[in-house]
Amino acid sequence: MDQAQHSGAPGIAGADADTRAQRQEYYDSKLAPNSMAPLWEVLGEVVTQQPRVTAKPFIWHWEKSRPLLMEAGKLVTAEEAERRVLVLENPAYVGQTRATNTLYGGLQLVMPGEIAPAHRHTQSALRFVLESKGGYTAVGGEKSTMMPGDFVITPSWSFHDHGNTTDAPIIWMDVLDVPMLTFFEAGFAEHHNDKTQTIARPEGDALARFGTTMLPIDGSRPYGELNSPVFNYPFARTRAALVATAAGAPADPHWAHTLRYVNPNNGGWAISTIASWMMFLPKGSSTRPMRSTDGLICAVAEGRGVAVAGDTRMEFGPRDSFVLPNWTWRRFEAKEDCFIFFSSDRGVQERMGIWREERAA
Ligand code: 1HN
Repeated sequence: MDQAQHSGAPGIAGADADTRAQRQEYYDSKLAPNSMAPLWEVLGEVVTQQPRVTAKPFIWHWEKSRPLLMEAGKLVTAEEAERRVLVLENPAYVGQTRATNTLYGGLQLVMPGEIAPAHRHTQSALRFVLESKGGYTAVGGEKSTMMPGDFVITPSWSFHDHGNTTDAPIIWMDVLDVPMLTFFEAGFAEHHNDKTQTIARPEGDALARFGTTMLPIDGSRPYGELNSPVFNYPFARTRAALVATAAGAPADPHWAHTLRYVNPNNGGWAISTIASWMMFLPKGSSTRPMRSTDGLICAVAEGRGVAVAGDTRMEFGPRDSFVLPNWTWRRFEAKEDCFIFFSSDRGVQERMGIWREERAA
């Protein structure tokens, strides 16, 4: 049975014209001048029985977005732009610089020889590499080569710069918790004194210390406990782990074969605010419908298939990015072996104790 609806207190909608006029007069002439307002007129809107979903499902096809990025590459340099990024702007949020209700998404291009200068901000970022022959991101004094399918993080307030030392463009998807920081009005940012940060450790150092099911005996934690000290999760390892997982156990009806990117400090998400995982959906298989209170920003590492969100069917191929809105039934069909990257605000929702999911039979 449905619970009683909070659609305004009983009698509010049913009041006669005289009463309504009297109340309106009271709101306008007495309450408004005193910066007060009647909750009973809005209660049903602020406390809903179910999430009121505002994001729209949307897919950005690589065939369209790559040429647009390359055009941006001719119009503006990485240095001028600071970050040459095309925002993945949800059609429901035009002008609001966000892909889901709570997350920012974008596609970033770094051309051969270019450097995206070092800076830091309290917004946390992740990169999912779509095209690269081997440029780098530097985080916290270490460089990491970015190859297609790699998952790279820049935790809150860590300096980061990107460089393309190859002869080919590098393109990745950025996801940041920008809308959440905007909501909290808690953003800070600063430029590094130099264009690139000082490199203090050899490449692979963080992965060796923190990413091999071992941890330093002295308990050192470069970013504290909240975020992962591993800042590049190479696709080669992720893919191999997923393939081995699929060989060892049947697919879950809803998650197929899914592994999440973990913070080795505490078993939590790699970035405390932004959850991320990868799903392997073997050719010809599909998942059953499920939904969760976190909206998803996704990118295809490999494969072709269909992502369904509510009534919207989105055919995807390699390097496409798409959004699956919060509390909207979603499912997948694989026409080829698919490796799909996901990110969401689940990290924050779990900390608030509000995250929910529902799985259909
Ligand atoms: C940022 O710092 C990067 O460092 C990318 O690559 C996208 C979007 C909004 C705010 C900061 C980057 C960003 C960003």
